[in-house]
Amino acid sequence: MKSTEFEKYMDIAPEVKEALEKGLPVVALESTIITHGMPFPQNVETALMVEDEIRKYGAVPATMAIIKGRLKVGLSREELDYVGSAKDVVKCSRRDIPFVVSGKKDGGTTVAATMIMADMAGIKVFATGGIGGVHRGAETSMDISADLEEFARTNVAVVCAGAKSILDIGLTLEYLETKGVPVIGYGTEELPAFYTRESGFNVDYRLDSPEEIAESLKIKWGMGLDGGAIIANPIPEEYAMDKAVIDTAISQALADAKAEGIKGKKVTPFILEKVMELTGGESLESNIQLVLNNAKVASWIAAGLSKI
Ligand code: PSU
Ligand code: MN
Repeated sequence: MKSTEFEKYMDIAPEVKEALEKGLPVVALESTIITHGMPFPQNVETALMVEDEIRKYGAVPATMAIIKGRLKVGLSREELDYVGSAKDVVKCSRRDIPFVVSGKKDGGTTVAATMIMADMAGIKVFATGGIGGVHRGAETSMDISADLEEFARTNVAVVCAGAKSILDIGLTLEYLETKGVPVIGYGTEELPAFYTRESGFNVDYRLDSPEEIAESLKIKWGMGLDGGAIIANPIPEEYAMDKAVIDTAISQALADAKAEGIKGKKVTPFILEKVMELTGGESLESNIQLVLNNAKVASWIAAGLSKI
């Protein structure tokens, strides 16, 4: 039996609680993208737009964060402003959660931590921008995101725009295969690469409707095949970046990270910030648009799951 001890530490927003009790569609959202992925105030503005998008498509948004040691499932406007502008927010993955709770600290939840909290609360679908993965050079650095382990064990489907080429996309796919995590392309055979629609790698299964995706998730979990799934949703054509521009920025950002000796959990936020600087904000606009697009698809999948 699953432990319910977490309930002591968790606050579920009234709107989210009601939707869960009624079996209505709910979509989880992460907060590392807010605390470590985008600058203030665009981070809070984006978070609000994403929540609105989810409501527009008939689901209830549940943005996750840790505030003063409480696991928050669904944030009020004040709470969102608070985490979006607070200093000393911990980037929280699986390992960090108990310490941020005991220390009554603030935490931005990564994909891994958001999946954990979503699972605790009973939310099956989660929308984000990009996931962590196997970093380039991982054969010597061993830098592999804890997100990948979470996909292997936690029953939450994550809608993302594929894997960024700050990662080694090929190795990330190999890792997911080993762990039994399906990568589903929404309307695409090719795995998108976040800022661009192409990566040169194929997905495992192409599914063209949210209903088919919901159905396959239902079958997976119904059979007791635990673990998450990745739903890769390409950035809309009009917001996709030029491959050469983004590749150059990423190479430069990776070189800077290496030169400055950036390690551990600082790597991803450092590179994201550099890429934003180097593309003069163009990557930020793409990032915002692709998250909105993922929120829409996640809402449809959540609706599909609530109907079966
Ligand atoms: N990729 C992005 N934007 C992000 C992240 C990744 O394009 O904000 C964040 C997510 O929260 C993800 C985390 O879970 O970075 C992965 O960090 P790491 O590589 O340290 O596991
Ligand atoms: Mn890492």
